[in-house]
Amino acid sequence: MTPTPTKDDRFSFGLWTVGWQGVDVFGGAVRPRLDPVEAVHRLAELGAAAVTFHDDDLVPDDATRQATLDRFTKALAETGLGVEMATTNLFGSPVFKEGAFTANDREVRRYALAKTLRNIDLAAELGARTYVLWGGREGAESGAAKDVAAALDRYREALDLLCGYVRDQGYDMRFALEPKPNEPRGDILLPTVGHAIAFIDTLDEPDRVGLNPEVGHEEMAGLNFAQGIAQALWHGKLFHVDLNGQHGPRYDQDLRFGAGNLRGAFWTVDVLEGAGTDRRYDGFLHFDYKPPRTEDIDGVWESARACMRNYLLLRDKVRAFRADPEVAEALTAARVDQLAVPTLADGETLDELRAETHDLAALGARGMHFERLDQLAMEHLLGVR
Ligand SMILES: [Mn+2]
Repeated sequence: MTPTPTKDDRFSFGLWTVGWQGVDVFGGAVRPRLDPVEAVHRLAELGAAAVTFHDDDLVPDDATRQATLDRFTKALAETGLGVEMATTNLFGSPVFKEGAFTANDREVRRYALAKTLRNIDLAAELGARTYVLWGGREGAESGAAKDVAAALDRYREALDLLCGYVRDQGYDMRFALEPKPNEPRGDILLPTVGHAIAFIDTLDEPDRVGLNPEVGHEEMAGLNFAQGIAQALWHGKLFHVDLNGQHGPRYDQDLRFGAGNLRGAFWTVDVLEGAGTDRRYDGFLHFDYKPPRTEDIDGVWESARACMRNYLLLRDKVRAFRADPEVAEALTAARVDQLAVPTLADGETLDELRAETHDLAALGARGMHFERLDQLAMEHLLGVR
């Protein structure tokens, strides 16, 4: 089976992913700079539908800004690739060492907002409808250094100002917050999907703000990514997604999608594809990964291709799993369908519920048959069904 990605699959890549030169905390660049125009052409050949960017990936300085944009938009036109999302680099410059929207230093916060507004204009011009906010430097390493309540006030203020701006400009654009528990800060604000969902409820225009959860970020916190995005979907907040791989709670590995926690990836694709319901994700499938430092440029394209192939392979597997009559039977045996039935029936009273008698011995003795169901999923994943 050799699935080939096409534009209809709506795969997208950050320019900073394939463009990562391998600079990490312990070592410098292992690959030369990749021209964004080259990235657009290669990703188009591989079957991607869109690219995404940080302001500094694409237009790092004003002297070359217009020339770069001219070449970049020409490459987009030639390949038919779109720009579906953009974001701001609010972490690289020394000015952001203590945060951006929640920096203690007010002047830093004002610069961060201005930098974001400028890139929102560019994002709108290039047709992006999602604007991601990843607050990697919004946090602290020591308790007294950050007044968390005041920081959240400023975070909310920034979001309210950005939403107001986009509304006033008439841009067709929504914001997506990207949670992460740590790295680069020791403890980052809005560390998980759940923290971010609760925060969004406090905003002036909550409907314009949702999430961009990343596989590795939730798994770094030991959380179940598939369940996290299932809750985000339930809230109507899964605006975007960052797919990659992670091998348990450790540093942010940004492996290609499917590497690391393969079973987690299977259930992630299952949730994105609707998990047998009509509650499915309909946005772009965005890869935010880092081709390992071991790779030369050929390895970079191999890993990009593999991200898409692994998604398509897993999509075939979850579709086969959901279509398998034996799985249907096992789901019924596991009483999964009963969870859709309200606990109290229409018109029924709590007195009636309390008057009901239960054979607790029989109820407690009932097996759930989950092992059979899970083994069926495992066998689909292992390719023997
Ligand atoms: Mn990551």
